[in-house]
Amino acid sequence: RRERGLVVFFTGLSGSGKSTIARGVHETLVESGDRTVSLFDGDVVRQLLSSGLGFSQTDRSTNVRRIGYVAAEVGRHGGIALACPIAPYVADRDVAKALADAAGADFVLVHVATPLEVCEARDRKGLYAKARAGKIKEFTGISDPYEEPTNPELTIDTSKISVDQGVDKVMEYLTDGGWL
Ligand code: GGZ
Repeated sequence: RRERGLVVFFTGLSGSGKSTIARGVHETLVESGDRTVSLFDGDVVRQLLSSGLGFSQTDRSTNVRRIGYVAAEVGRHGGIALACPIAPYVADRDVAKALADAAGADFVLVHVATPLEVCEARDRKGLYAKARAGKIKEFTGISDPYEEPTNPELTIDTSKISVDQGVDKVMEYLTDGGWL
């Protein structure tokens, strides 16, 4: 019996909490042990899969499409792939979905919609301050675009609910949808 492959794509601004939520979902899935699961986390992806790429529109597209491709391959073989790039462009998110479709995998888009003001106020890594000071160019939300998803399967705002509640929301969605 082959399980339904699934790609869960978390999109949102830097500091929105998408990576933290994706890690929580990953941990929960690993602990339950019912499904094979791969997490494509930002830092690792940019070090290994997308090393050498920067943050121009072309490089971001390449990055997001590469992630979409490997995630779809995981889905092809019945696994669950979790990915959490900013993925600021709708066209690239659409490609990721199309790649999942072509691989026979389901695709769930999770918009981690924490407002810019909140992400910037948190500024966990000091990147927003650097972006405002012009020390980082083309920073998403400050000096580079983020195209809001219009029809995500799920929206999570970590200024309104906790990370744990966000994880629960995703787990519930996957359970209700019959993936778990
Ligand atoms: C946005 C940047 C930038 C610029 C470095 N713009 O909070 P972080 O630090 O850890 O997550 C951000 C990460 C974004 O990489 P992604 O691969 O997710 O982006 S994309 O999907 O657009 O390809 C941030 C850091 O890299 N970072 N410079 N200019 N984020």
